[in-house]
Amino acid sequence: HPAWLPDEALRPLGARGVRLLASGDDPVVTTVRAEVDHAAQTAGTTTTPARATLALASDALAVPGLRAAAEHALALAERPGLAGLLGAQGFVVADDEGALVVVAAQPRGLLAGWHHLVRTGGDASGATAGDLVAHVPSQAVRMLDHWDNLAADSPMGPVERGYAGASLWFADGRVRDDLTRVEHYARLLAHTGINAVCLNNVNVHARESALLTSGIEQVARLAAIFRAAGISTYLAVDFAAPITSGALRTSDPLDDDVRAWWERTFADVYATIPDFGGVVVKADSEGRPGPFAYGRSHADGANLLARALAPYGGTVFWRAFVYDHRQDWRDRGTDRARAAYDHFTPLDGRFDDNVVLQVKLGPIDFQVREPLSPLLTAMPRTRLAMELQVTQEYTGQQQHACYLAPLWREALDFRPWGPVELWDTAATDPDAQTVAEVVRGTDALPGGLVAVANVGDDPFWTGHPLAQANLYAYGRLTWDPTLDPSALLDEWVALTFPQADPAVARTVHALLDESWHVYESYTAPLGIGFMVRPGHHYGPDVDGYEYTPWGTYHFADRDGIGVDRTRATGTGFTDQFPAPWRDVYESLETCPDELLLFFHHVPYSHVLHSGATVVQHVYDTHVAGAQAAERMRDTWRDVRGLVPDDLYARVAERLDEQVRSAAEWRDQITTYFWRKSGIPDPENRVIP
Ligand code: GCW
Repeated sequence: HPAWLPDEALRPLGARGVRLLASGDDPVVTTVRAEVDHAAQTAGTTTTPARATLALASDALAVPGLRAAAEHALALAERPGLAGLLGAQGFVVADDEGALVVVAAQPRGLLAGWHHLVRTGGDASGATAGDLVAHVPSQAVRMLDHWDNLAADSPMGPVERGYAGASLWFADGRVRDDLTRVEHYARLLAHTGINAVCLNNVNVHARESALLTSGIEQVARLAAIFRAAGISTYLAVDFAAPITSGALRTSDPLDDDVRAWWERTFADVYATIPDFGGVVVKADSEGRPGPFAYGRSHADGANLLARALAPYGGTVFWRAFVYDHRQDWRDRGTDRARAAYDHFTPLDGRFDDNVVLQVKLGPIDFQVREPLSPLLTAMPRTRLAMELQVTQEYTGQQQHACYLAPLWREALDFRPWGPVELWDTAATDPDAQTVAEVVRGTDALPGGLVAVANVGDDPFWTGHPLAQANLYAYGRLTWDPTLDPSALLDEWVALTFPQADPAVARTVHALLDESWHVYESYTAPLGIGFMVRPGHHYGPDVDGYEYTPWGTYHFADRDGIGVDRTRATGTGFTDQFPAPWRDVYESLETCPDELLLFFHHVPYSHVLHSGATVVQHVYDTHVAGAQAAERMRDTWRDVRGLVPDDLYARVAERLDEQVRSAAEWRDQITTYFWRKSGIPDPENRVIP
């Protein structure tokens, strides 16, 4: 199964004909050349004069009709700072007497321009004669992290939190011999705008640690494939590698031998892969080694690697997911939500230029609903990337249909400095940035987006075929975070089922548009999170984590539920937000319903802004959510015979499981709230 971009998706463009003006043997240019030829073959026409032109600026300058576009593309790439960095990856669209013209300054922009043509079918009707329209990415960092392990017997299996089979590139302890699907995958990613991948799990075990050293020749095979798709290759590394892969007895970041070990190691890496992107590091997190063992800071740790990479232009992605996972549940003062901010804000300004701090969207861990991580608002002198989870660890594990682009858009659009509806907006800066703008960064501190991937060697790539839409939408949002999630579904359907009946798009919308809210409505309520089965995290277990060391509590008792994170009476987490949100969240009057239990411990009878009590809200939403899942299952029947049978069957099977699981969630959550509160449901829907 081809996912998006089966041959038929190229046919309209191939039929129009594309003239390519791009000389040289750059691997990305070579890829574009092969794409153009393939599209022409697919359409079976070589005779019609080309109605679209795709060109590198250097080749286009001398061509009369293309000169203006070429000059514009070069000017974009030559702008100072971040604008030029992004401009060099983009392209210019123009109209040359009714034919479409796409010109880019650099090979990566050429490839992006090609995929723009594919997406639009090369249709010039939208272009106005004489207009030059620039398309440049919004974010410099547009990355996917894979949590792939080298073998099926690795701790956590072949892919940690993977729900789509084994790794696309690792098997039996090494890189696979046949990498055909990796080539296909790199093409899918390039289409969406992704420009970086990290190949292996951030929990780097001994076997995977050797990828950086003895395994680097194997990694080079993968890097060659991604290079041709305009994508840089990264590895996750173990902070203790000088001990585990080298022969040292310390990995102290201030030790000379440790520094020399990293320098030697990266010299060898770059001798093999000259354009290696750099490394991703999970340190002092969930048992991984890190600089704390030596009394050093995370700036010391990150800069150690950054300085060894700097001569080659490499980058360190340093994760901020640092918290105490050996907490005592009896201690209500320690708050996992506070941890990243508390650890990292004192280090702002101390990270080298080639360090990007990688911060999860929420302060806890990729739950279906969390506030923004306030760390993202508090590091003005540090490069930042916001980390999302495309793999559906906490959102149904690709058994449930849950389209996440609306969640991501909500986070990207959020204005941490206001304005806030229902609040005194006068006190806030009307020009205050969105999160998308914050992570985009500045000339000196470019940042962007990173996400954990959701693919594997499954025939449908993502287990649940509709989960492909999450991968597609993530990539497109890294390029343009203002794209409409619903419109992205249309794009995905058009490119994935190019000849399908319009009913397919209608059905996909009916199923996915609201699916995030549906999932939220039958799982943990009102921002509380983590009522999942410990370990694998699938299905309900209200108290599963309640008396464990992981710091993910709800504190339900006979009177109420929720975590008091106020500064008045709770953990003080609200203090980490800038105004006005620090006050909005602090007050019961203004805290949004959907985050109420994240910030407050309230009685079951507490009345929400919606007018319902907490307990009644739980009963109502869980019943409605499970019903919505049933409607989703029924809706899918509309496309029987309109999509490939095996794909139809796979989705149908997953929807059956979603209906079963949603009912289980409904019954356990509502029964729990009834038993704790003793407040009956007036409609008697709760299991006695
Ligand atoms: O969500 C948690 C997952 C872990 C993961 C960790 C992290 C890779 O349960 O499996 O480890 O986050 O992001 O490091």
